[in-house]
Amino acid sequence: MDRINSTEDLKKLNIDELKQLSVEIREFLIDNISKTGGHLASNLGVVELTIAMHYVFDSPNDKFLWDVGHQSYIHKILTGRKDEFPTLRQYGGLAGFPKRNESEHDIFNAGHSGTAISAALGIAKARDIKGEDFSIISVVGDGALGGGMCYEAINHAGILEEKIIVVLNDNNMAISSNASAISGHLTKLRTNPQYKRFKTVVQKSFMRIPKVGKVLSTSAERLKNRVKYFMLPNVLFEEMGFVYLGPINGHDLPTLIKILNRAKTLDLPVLIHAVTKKGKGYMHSEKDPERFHGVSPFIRETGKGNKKASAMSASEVFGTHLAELAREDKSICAITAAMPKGTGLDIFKKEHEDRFMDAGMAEEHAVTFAAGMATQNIKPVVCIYSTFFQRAYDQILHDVCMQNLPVIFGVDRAGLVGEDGETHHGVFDISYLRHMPNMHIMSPSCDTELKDMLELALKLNAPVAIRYPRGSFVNRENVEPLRFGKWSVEKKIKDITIVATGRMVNVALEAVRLLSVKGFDVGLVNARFIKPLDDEMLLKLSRCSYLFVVEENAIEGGLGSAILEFYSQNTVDGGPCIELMGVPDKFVGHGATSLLLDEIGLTVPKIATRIEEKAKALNTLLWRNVNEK
Ligand SMILES: Cc1ncc(C[n+]2csc(CCOP(=O)(O)OP(=O)(O)O)c2C)c(N)n1
Repeated sequence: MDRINSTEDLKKLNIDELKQLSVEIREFLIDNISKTGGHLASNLGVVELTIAMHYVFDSPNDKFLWDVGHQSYIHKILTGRKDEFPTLRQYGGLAGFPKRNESEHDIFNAGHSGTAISAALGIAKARDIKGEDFSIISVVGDGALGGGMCYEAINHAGILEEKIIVVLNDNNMAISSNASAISGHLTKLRTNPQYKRFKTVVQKSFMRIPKVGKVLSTSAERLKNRVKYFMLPNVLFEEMGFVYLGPINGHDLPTLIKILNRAKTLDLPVLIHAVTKKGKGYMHSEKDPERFHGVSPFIRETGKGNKKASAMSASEVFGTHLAELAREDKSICAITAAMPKGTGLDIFKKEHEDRFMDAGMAEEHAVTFAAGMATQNIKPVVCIYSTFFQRAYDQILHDVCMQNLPVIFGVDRAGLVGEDGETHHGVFDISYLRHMPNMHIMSPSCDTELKDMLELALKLNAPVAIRYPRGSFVNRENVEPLRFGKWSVEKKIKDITIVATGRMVNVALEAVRLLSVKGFDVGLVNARFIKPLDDEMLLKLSRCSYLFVVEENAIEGGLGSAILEFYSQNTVDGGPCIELMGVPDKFVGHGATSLLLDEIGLTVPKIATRIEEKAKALNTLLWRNVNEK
């Protein structure tokens, strides 16, 4: 590995040296990720595949696209970034996903699944329009094939007949096991003895066809596919116009190199079916690839986490309470889009397996599927991370809200998520849900509110989104009982008052305490409902001189915007001065959440300082204890 500083160096190695390189890369990955955390299992599964791709093709002239992008670490290692691995996913360090601004070898940014074939096809079309000549290779997991966009792209590719190569990295897993019909189809291909026999016979006879340039080999491949088509059970990809090569052992370097070389000569859409083992080469990740899909720092020798187990996460609180409520109410069902563990719905599944559904990496479908259930007086609760929920915008609007169907959405990972970075932060959901008629949006700041909101949502008979953050809440004593549409006063309303929502309530509470030590009395209101707003409370707050709205959502379209809209319509003078403190108009990068919050001014000291400065500027130091409303 020491000798590999660019893809050119790689091409000088022989097969044995390449094999040795794969051993060293695995060691490197395990060693580094045990310290930084990251996507270990998915990367261990594509070591040979990535080496073979870089051996056969010439990146960046040839273009590699990584679906989701979490499996691009080896690609980063081989393209001159191995020395940056100690900074992986850290603030200002190497990103855990492909980034065009990080390297010319990263052709297309990703983080959400299902984009790689569409983007490859777009690049292919552009290549042909410009009369250029290079190869484009997309690596797509079998889990990602649960998403409709892959099929939209495959469908289009079959018609455009562009030369693209799709490598299907089939490890029979998404994050959890991949229980889908497409994975059943892939298993059939992998295990069908008739197919295997056919392959060897046909392969031998085709070996005799001389390879005279691209044209002949492309027509030979077409012919071979035709023969296969008539003799064997349907191969979906062939039906869609792809040349299907495989299944092959995705850890066998000579085979991978041979097949990639063959695909390179073809002027058609090609799909290479590579069978791999997720987590390969590290005992603990082979045994438990789900845990090692995305893992926090761990002890290499034991595979165990090196942090003490913390309090229950908000997702676990949600999943546990939903399971409890479903004991009484048999109409409650739970739906995930390939994230049973991440959303805490695995807890529900254990107890109510018959009422748990995993729709696969298909958020759009999951939402409309739930809408269908809701028409039949079933109460579907759909838990999706805020960032992936974005994908289902029209389904939420057209299929749920327009019909006012009682679907409850657990909008998980709302707010900044830390190391996964810009593709994963959940900071747009208030903005993209707030303008939908019939939608209700709740934003708990602690476990008690989260549970109460879930109970309330199940009674509302309307669309409801409950947004909660990654990790655990900081819980408070004496939480005021939840009342529909009502905010709670956490610190008596003063001339300057903060309106905060969600996890920011506790941050604001600390800021209020800090300011009070400095002699400033500031009020704090907890905006538990984003929609509907608490009109009564807002009218009361209109008598304040200054409101600071603190939220972990884009400022544009967030809670602060909603408050401004309210005052512009309900007060003569436009209401109090309002300062909006939320996520600014930019994509926030990766790193520890605390550092990212600091960058955008949403930490206790930053909030306190901003209020203090404003107070000084306003020269209203006199509010101290005298200006109570
Ligand atoms: C649209 C979307 N939904 C959910 C996720 C979360 N997610 C990240 S990786 C992954 C599983 C990927 O499985 P697969 O494509 O088979 O790749 P593997 O990790 O097995 O190599 C999931 C569900 C995502 N990134 N994008």
